[in-house]
Amino acid sequence: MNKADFIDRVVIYVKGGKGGDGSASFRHEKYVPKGGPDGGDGGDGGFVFLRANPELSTLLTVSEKKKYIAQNGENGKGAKKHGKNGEDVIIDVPVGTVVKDFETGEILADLDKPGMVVCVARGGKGGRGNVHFKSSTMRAPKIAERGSEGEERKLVLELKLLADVALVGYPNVGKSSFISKVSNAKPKIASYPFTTLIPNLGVVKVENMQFVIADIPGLIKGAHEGAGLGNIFLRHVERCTVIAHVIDISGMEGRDPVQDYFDIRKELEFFSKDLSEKEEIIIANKIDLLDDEELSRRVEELKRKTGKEVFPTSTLTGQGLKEAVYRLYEIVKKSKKLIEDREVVNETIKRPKPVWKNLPERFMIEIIKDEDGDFVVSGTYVEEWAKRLNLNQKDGFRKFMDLLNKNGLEEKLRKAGVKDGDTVWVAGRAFEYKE
Ligand SMILES: Nc1nc2c(ncn2[C@@H]2O[C@H](COP(=O)(O)OP(=O)(O)OP(=O)(O)O)[C@@H](O)[C@H]2O)c(=O)[nH]1
Ligand SMILES: [Mg+2]
Repeated sequence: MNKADFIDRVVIYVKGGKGGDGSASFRHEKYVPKGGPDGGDGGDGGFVFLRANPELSTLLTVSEKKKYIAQNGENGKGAKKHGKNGEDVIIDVPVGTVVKDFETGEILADLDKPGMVVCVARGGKGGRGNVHFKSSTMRAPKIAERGSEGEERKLVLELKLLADVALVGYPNVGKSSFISKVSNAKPKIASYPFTTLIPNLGVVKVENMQFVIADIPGLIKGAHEGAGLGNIFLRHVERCTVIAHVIDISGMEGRDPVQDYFDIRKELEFFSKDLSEKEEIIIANKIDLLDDEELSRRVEELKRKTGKEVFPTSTLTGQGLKEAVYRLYEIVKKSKKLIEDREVVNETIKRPKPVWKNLPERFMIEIIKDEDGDFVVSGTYVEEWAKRLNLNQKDGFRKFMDLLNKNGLEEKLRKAGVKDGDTVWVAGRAFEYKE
């Protein structure tokens, strides 16, 4: 995989389908001028889901589209035919994807188990057909509800790799060499800085256990200010149990190994408190470049000044690798949070309730007096029903006014001081008030 293919953050827009409109149809019967109402309900709009797919390792496929919009529900039809529900959209994401609301930054979900499913946008509910509106006063209701809109939102999807151990350090210290020697990973290795441009994962086997190591691209001092590759990859360290600081103890590039450790630690602290509190060990690599005396002097100094466990290694000769890996194994084992042991959930896709506001409250009708001294009927209740009903249908407007009256319109108008002859606006229409 190259850098262009490793996408670990995307912004997408998701929208549930609109519910289909109910139908206002009448039965057609021979010699009967107009049969009873037989308009069916509209279908619900489709939903948008995210699903954690263990076969994906990046958000690349998700990034190929910006908008994910589920299908609308079909309108209801005559003969009480229910419109078809809109089809869902299922977006496959890699396991470890964190979902945030783009506007608020709120974390909506963490798809950290294979097969996990979350709903990120509900479809709208289908409107009811005229069969539901028959009553003693309206025997032939030419009226049907409209379906409601689906939910829409912008999401940030961030991949946080699932690894038990993260290898961090300056460029060129031997992180990729280490993972290639101790795991099944085969990253590119070369003697120029920033060889590794994307994190690599490798599986390590010790005794009967497997654990996952991540090779994080080289950091440098000032990464949090955007130097080098920056700290964009530190997000992938967040889930691990232990951080292994890889250090070039030979100092062949002219840096002080002790200072290296503290520089990298500072980067972790800048990134988050969480990272700085994780368990750590130091892997002092490239020991083949030092004589024994100098090596033990430097290892002692490193231990004393950092207070950490130090494991001298050479990926070239293989010295010390076993010991370092075994220690990592012990720490990971003790934590009992093994990445490989994540349960596979394979959830079925279940639609929650479609979007449909409950509007029982009388107080959602408000009367506002405008600049001309006219009265305007407004409020959530009024707006919602004006959307739901087709007010251009003959009975649609009648039903609308019935609902408002049932919910205290008259009383509210009087309280607001409306008098005979005043103008009252309802849903864009003007009426003269009669006492
Ligand atoms: N002498 C010696 N050279 C080593 C050792 N480990 C790695 N190297 C060499 O150091 C160079 C860099 O090694 P990498 O494994 O690519 O280093 P890295 O930390 O992954 O570097 P970035 O990906 O750039 O962050 C390569 O030329 C390696 O062959 C070692 O133990 N001894
Ligand atoms: Mg590397």
